[in-house]
Formats: sequence, structure tokens, C-alpha cells
Amino acid sequence: MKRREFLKLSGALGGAAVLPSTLLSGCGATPPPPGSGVVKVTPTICEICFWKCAGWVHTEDTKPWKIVGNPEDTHSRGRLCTRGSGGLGAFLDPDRLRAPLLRVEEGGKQRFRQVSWNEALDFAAERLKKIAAEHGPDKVAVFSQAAGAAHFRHLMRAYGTDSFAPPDYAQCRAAREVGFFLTYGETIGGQERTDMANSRCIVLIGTHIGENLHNGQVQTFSEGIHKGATLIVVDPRFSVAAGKAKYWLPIKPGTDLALLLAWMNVLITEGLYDKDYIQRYALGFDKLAEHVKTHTPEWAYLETGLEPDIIRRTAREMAGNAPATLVHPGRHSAWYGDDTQRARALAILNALLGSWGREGGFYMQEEVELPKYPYPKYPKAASGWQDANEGKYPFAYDGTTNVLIEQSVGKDARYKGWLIYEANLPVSVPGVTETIKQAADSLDLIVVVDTMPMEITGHADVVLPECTYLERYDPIRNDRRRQPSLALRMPAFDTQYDSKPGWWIARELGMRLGLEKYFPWKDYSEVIDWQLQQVGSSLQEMQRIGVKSFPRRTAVYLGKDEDYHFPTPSGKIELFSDQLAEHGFDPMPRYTPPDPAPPGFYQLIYGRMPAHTFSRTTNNPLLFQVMPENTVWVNPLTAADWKLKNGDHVQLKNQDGVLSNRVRVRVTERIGPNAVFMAHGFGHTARRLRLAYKVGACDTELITRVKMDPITGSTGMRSNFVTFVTQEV
Ligand SMILES: Nc1nc2c(c(=O)[nH]1)N[C@H]1C(S)=C(S)[C@@H](COP(=O)(O)OP(=O)(O)OC[C@H]3O[C@@H](n4cnc5c(=O)[nH]c(N)nc54)[C@H](O)[C@@H]3O)O[C@H]1N2
Ligand SMILES: Nc1nc2c(c(=O)[nH]1)N[C@H]1C(S)=C(S)[C@@H](COP(=O)(O)OP(=O)(O)OC[C@H]3O[C@@H](n4cnc5c(=O)[nH]c(N)nc54)[C@H](O)[C@@H]3O)O[C@H]1N2
Ligand code: SF4
Ligand SMILES: [Mo]
Repeated sequence: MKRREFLKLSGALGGAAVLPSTLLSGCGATPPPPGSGVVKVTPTICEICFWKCAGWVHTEDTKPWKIVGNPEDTHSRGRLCTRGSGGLGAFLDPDRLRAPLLRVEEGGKQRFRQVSWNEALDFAAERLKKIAAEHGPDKVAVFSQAAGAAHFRHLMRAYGTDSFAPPDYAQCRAAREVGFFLTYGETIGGQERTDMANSRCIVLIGTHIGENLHNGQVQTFSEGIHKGATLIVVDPRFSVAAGKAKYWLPIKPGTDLALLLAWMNVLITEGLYDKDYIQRYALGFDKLAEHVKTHTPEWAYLETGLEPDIIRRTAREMAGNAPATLVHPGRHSAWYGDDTQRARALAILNALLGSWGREGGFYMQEEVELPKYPYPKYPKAASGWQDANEGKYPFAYDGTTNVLIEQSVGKDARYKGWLIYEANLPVSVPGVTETIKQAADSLDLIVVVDTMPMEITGHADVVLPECTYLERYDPIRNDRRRQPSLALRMPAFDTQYDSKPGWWIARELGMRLGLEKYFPWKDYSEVIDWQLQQVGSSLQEMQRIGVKSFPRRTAVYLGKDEDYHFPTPSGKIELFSDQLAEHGFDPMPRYTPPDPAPPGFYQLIYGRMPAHTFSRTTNNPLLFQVMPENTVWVNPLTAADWKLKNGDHVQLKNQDGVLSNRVRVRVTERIGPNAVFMAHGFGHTARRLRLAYKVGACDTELITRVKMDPITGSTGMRSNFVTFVTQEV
């Protein structure tokens, strides 16, 4: 028998089999008659996506009523998105994890047994100690994300590991951040420094704002459009944003770098670039001009399918509005494996337009100088995620999930244990579905801290149920933004069932591991209060106001003719990158054509839909009602070839023979005939998700080919192709 079977959690979770709708009305999720009870408001920070909007939770007689945005907050500006408003659904979900679970073997069969916290924590701590004694603590890999990850980073660094890899690095922003960092010496940041409210021209390349519903960003984007900004959208799909655009460029997927080089060619050959800006701030212009000389719009036409005339007209439009032209850096940049070079091209194009540090382009970010709690120094880990890379990906700034997973397979693997916090690896890390199973067979320990019985919990030895964000304190939010501010998350409700806050779980594990000195406090609110006192505030004040803004210390934009020193090695914007050259990479972005589709196959592209966040909300009873399933978007010509009608069920089969779950067809002109599109996060295989189980299809299972970006370890996921299976198999 395999050492660790995938467990479906069936029957292990206890709890009533209540229908979500019954439960919701019972809990008062619909507003009670006004004035019929005691209304209380509590500050929160939304955890439904990574944008971290601050809001107010309204309860009536301690029952949930609604969550609304905090008007003082620059992330939400007083409004929450569909998903954030539906955040109560995460709290109310009857399928939530309710108690710690331990994998046990009885009569040759494995199952989860509901256990006490003591038993679960003792088990995890004993195994962690054993791994530390036998292999060293650095042999535990940690996959953790979001606000609560800080508790587990702290715990695990104190324990002695430095192998961290969150999916929001390699599967998300890695290439973008490094591409801009190599060029400007600064990253874009989790709250993008885009000044869209003041832009006169906005260029979106793939990034589908409006479906990508990062709140403050959607609001400033709308403001810019409302004030008359020209919008140029480059997307093979007619996205929501494309519907608002003056120019929609339905590019052939994977050829964006060719377009970017052609735009640079036009700006330079027609003398439309910002000469003063380039002369003052940039290095390597002559080499860039030489590099893009042959990349004419006519050359790009053959690659991208976009008419040379459109390429010229859009380049002139950008230049005409510069420097208030923002070529958006995108966010999820793990596309085709050459993604750092595409990000570099985006960074360079913005430099030619003079938009970095200028109104309507990219503003300069600032955060509050909030002292860290004075913990003792962490031990030095004997090895870290860099060692796992074995000399590859020299510009990575965090661990790559796929690498750590691959290095966890077999008896002699580097890693012996996993701790996973708020990351659903089987769905969020494409290309390693089988590897995760193999790793689960050989690892000595898998600890999962989650709120829901997601796919990842099926691989765990021990499942530690965290309460939802509405029931806990977490680190103070202090993001680099236009307006420095702090925000507080605190419990609006008592913890439900036998779940616990992340800080409590981390501390209890720490105590059992002999790490008491790293947890000198009893309750995490003490840490928050101490930090707030250092900046003239207090927990009490923040409990009352939720968000506190601080004055900026530096300017939002570069001053006119300011001699700014960019934090790159040369102090300049590096159009030509010596750093890349030194590591044997192209110092200028070089175009490589995408893989061709096999005959009868279509490129698989995926993205966001407004009602959901990845796989985490598809079982949320409130958001499920808004969008219960995903569809596969198919062009009418393709549909005719396959005799498919709107609403038909199909399965998709990828180039490696992997079959998807059943999914409905949406026949639409909004996607070209060479690609199909689906929203990510659906097609759950975890049975305890009673609403979302097997509803729609999962893009991850079809993405079996991942192209690693050699510069950052970012995992390009768009070189996969699918065909239709119309008879169910
Ligand atoms: N509602 C909602 N909003 C979210 C999230 C969520 O889960 N739900 N997640 C957030 C997170 S963490 C991220 S990283 C962002 C991701 O969102 P973005 O960074 O905006 O999106 P991408 O995944 O890069 O791009 C998806 C778009 O790219 C198009 N596309 C596909 N292939 C190509 C191509 O080759 N070239 C071009 N030009 N376009 C192409 C698709 O048609 C689609 O419109 O969304 C954020 N916002
Ligand atoms: N195929 C495919 N893969 C992708 C993407 C894609 O578009 N397609 N997008 C990529 C991108 S851009 C990103 S950023 C990543 C995101 O990757 P993930 O953040 O891993 O995505 P989710 O699927 O939302 O999984 C979140 C997990 O955290 C749990 N969770 C939610 N709230 C809490 C909480 O308060 N506490 C705890 N302990 N757990 C909680 C959820 O139940 C779920 O198991 O995915 C990447 N992977
Ligand atoms: S953008 Fe929406 S889901 Fe994300 S944090 Fe804000 S309200 Fe929550
Ligand atoms: Mo992301």
C-alpha cells in the first residue's frame, strides 16, 4: 500500500449536513429588519484575495449582517468588490474544517480521525523534531501565503528552515517584479504603483482589469477612463476592458514581446520617445536602438497578426499622451517561460515614454516606518530555497513551488517535511499534479493549515483548521502605496467550531518545539499593540478607526529635472542590463516565437472572473450563487467544426492526453478561433466541497507543461493545447 493515500475527508469532519441556503437565512446573512437588535461594527481586512481591502463587519445581536468598505482605506476606498462583500460566505460555509484531523491507519485502510488540538499539535511537533534531529530543520519546506503566513514564517525561521515558496511568487508575479527590478532597481509591489486615475493613455497587455477585480485598481482604472484616457487593450480575448477600449489588438497568443519591440522601434525611429528623460535617467539607449532596428511593425505583423498600421497608430497615441501613458506591468506574468524578458520589455517601453515616477504613469511608493517586534535573532538555516535551485534562476527572490515540490520526491530527497498555510497546491501549482502525489508518498510529514477541506488537505498527515479572517487578529497591514497607512484585522466573531487563529497555532507549535523565546507574548494582539504604540497609535485606537493614514516623507512623483538616483547598480534605468549579461542572459529582451498548436488543438488560455478568487471561493455559498460554474469559451468557427452549441457539455483533452471534467461550452466571438478560454478555480475534486465538487473544469489539470523562466524560476503555464471530447469518457 502507498504510504500516504489521498484522503477525501469524507465523514471525518463531523457537523450537520445543513443546506447552505437554510444555514444562511438562519444566521441572518440577509439583513434583519432595521433596528431590531444591537448593531456592532468591527474593523477587518478582507482575505478573499490578496488586495487586502479594509472594511467594517456589521453584526446584529452578534449575528453576521454585512461587510462594507472602510471609506478611509485607499485599497477599498469605501467599497468592497463582489467577492469581499460575499466574505461572510467563507465564515458561514457549512463545509468548513471544524476540528483537527489526524491520518490514521486502521485495518489496512487510511482515514482521518478527528482529534483534540493537543493530539494534533503534539503529533506535528514530534515529527518536526524528528526531522530536525535526523536531517536538519532546513529539510522542511514551507508553502505559505497571505497575511497569516507571517506567523508561520516566524515559527519556521525560528525552527531553522529558510525554504519558503508561495504560489504567488512563481505562479504569479515573479517575472514582472524581477523584470522591473532589473530595469529600475525597484519592483511594482503587491499593490501596483500604477497612477491610472491620472493617466491619459492606458495600455493593458493581457491584464484584464474588470475581471481581474483588484478593487482599488479597478476604481482608479475606471476613474482614468471616465476622465477620458485612451485605452489600448492587447488580448486574444475580447475582455471586459477590451469592450471599453479605443483599440483592441487581438494578438496571437504568446507573441507580445514582438509587439513590444515593434512599439519601441516606432518610438525610436520616429523620434517620439522622451529624449530628456532617457538622457537624464537611462543607460544603454544606443544599444537598445540598435537592438530594435529590425523589429519593424511589418516584422511584428508576421508574428502577432496585428496590422503594421495599427501598431504605428497605437505607438503614436501612447507617445502623444506621454508621460501620462501607463503601459500596465500586468500581475500574473507566468505565461510562456520567457516572461522576465517580456517584463523587461514592458519596463523599457515605459522608460521610453518617461512614465516611471511621473503623474499618470508609475508613482513612488511609501510605507509606514513600523518597527518590527523585537524577537531574538533566528538561527542560520543550513540551506535554503536558493540551494534547492542548484545554481538555476539566479535572479529569483523567493522559492519556486515546483522546485521544492520536485525536490521532495523519494527516499533521498532534499525535503522531508512540508508545512502548508493557505495554499491549495494541487490547484495552484500546475505541472506537478503527479509529483505532489509522489512527494506525499515519501515525505515524513505534511502539515496543512487551512479553513476548508480543499484538495491539499487530502495529502496531509495532520490538518489544522484555522478560523476565518473574520474570527482573528493578523499582522497589521502596512503596504507600500501612494498614501502610507496601517489597517487592523480583528475578530468580529468568536471562533467557530474547534478552529483556531493562525497565530495561536504557530505559537502552540513553537512552544512544543522549545521555541518559547520567540513567543514571549500570550495573545497576538499584544504584538500589534506594541507596534502601534511605536508610531503613536494603539490597538485601542485602531479598534475604533480600522485604518490610519500617515503623512508621506517623500514626493509622489519625480521632481522636474530632479537628479534621481535609481537603486540599480549604475544608479540609472538600465535599458541594457549588464546584470543579465553577466549571468549569460540576453541583456536586451529577445523574442522567441511560441510553440505551434498540434493539428486539431487549440491554445488553452485562462484568467479571472469577477465573482471568484482562484479555487478558494468556488464553494462559498454566497459567491456560488453568483457564478456556480465556469464555461469554456469557443469561437463560432471552431464550434461549427465540432458541431458544438452553446450550453453543450464537453470534456477537454490536452496534448498529453489528460482529460478534464465536464464543462459547458460558451460559443462566443469574444475569443479567436485558435484558442479557448476558461476561468481558473473550478472543477474541484475534493468531495467535501459539497457545492463546488466536480462543477466545471479545472485549468490546472490540463496545464501539464510548464516552461520555467531561466531568470526567475517563474513557471510559464500557457504553452498547453486542448481538443474537444464530445462523447463522455
Ligand atoms: N476576480 C478576481 N480578480 C483577481 C484575482 C482573482 O482570483 N479573481 N486574482 C488576482 C491575482 S493574484 C492576479 S495575479 C491577477 C491576474 O490577473 P491579470 O494579471 O490581469 O491577468 P493575466 O492572467 O495575466 O491575464 C489574463 C488575460 O490574459 C489574456 N491572455 C491570454 N494569453 C495571452 C497572450 O498571449 N497575450 C495577451 N496579451 N493576453 C493573453 C486572457 O485572455 C485574459 O484576458 O488577478 C487578480 N485579481
Ligand atoms: N492553473 C492555474 N494556476 C494558477 C493560476 C491560474 O490562473 N491558473 N493563478 C496563479 C496565481 S496568479 C496565484 S496568485 C496563485 C494563488 O494560489 P492560492 O492562493 O494557493 O489559490 P487558492 O486556490 O485560492 O487557494 C487558497 C487556499 O487557502 C485556503 N484559505 C483561504 N482562506 C484562508 C485562511 O484564512 N486561512 C487559511 N489557513 N487558509 C485559507 C483555501 O481554502 C485554499 O485551500 O495561483 C496560481 N495558480
Ligand atoms: S478586492 Fe475584493 S476580494 Fe480582494 S480584498 Fe478587496 S474586497 Fe476583498
Ligand atoms: Mo496572482
